Amino acid sequence: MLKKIQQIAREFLKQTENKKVQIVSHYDTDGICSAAIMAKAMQSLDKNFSVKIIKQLEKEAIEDLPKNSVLVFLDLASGSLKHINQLKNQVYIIDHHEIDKNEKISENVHIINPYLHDEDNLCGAALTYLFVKEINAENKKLANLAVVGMVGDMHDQNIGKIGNSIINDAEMKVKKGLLLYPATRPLNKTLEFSSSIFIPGVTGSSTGAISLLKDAGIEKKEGAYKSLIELNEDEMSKLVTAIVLKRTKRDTEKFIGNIYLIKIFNKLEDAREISAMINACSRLEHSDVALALCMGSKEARKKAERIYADYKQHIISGLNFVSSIEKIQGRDYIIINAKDNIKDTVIGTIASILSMSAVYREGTAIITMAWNNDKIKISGRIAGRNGRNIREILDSVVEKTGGESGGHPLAAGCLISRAKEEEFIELLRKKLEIELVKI
Ligand SMILES: [Mn+2]
Repeated sequence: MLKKIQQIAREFLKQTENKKVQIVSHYDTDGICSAAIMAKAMQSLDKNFSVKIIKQLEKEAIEDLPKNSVLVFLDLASGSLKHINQLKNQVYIIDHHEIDKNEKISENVHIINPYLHDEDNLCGAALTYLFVKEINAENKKLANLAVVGMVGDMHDQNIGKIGNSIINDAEMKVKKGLLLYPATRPLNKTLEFSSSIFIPGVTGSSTGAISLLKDAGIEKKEGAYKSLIELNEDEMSKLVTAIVLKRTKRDTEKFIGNIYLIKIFNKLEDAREISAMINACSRLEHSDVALALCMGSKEARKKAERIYADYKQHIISGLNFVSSIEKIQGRDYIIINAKDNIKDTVIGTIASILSMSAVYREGTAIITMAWNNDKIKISGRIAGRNGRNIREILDSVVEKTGGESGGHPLAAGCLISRAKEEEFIELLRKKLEIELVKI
């Protein structure tokens, strides 16, 4: 694959000599980091370029792209070859999503995708980084952004050879420990505000956080608690024990791993925190701020921090709302219809938090719904790590109601028309009940 990247990078340089470059990328952390890496590389080449960040690549969006530019799709487009093949532009796709197997690849379309090479699944930002490093070895300084992308796409716990070489390129420190973030702030605050690990009685509670630290035998030093990365091994293991005791025991291994501290704005920062900040900006419709943050704007950094605080507030009020409303509940499932009370871009995160929260029994199917204009965004999760295939369940319902669906066995989603709301719930209930009988 590295050979192929080298070859495509050379081709790209030739074709963009006198042409404008249009970058199109996905709005999640990986996509934003990919776009920032590419934009930085284009800046250093003095190229004329522009960036478009999108939530989904739709047919209309593809048709609207400028006809005279060289198009670069990052972290998306592998599933849209049908439409992309219609384009006359020179097209570059750097992506890690599954490729349409039924589609041929047109001559003007150049693809870098691990699927074509039986390669480890590297995220979009990692692939984009490898690409720009071929363009100019000086782009090595962009490795930090590739690491943020890896963390954002959760490719950071099972890293292959190429992934490790990128980590070696980055200015960073790696430490094993609890995947609570930010790992760089006082622990009582990290525990209180963490949404990555839900700890009953501690998450969202300042007194709960302090009492947990007391249980763990971690004392204040000079009036403040240490941060996670300042803990020694003994303190770290005491803290893990205290948290495990507060939770059901099922997933200890899931929240211990590598903490990545990357150098950004001349300071070591927790890559998970930066990733969460980027994600928050995008989900609250400020992907421009997220991109500027990744490109190094101090002003964007300040704005992003405010948006991130606002986002956490959205999540907390969303969780409160969910706990206050009536839900459709069966033995092994729960359907939560938030209607227009929770943003469609936040509802998936809420479903994820509920699935990790130990509120519901392992294997429970959690389905959340939120309106998005005339559509409904549905997110399905399975509590814990084992259970039914939620992707198949949603797919089979959407087959009847119409709409789009996608995802994985433990986390999937779909988008349906609002006119189908009642029908969807009815069909879904039936499906969940029948599935239960089969088991
Ligand atoms: Mn990605």
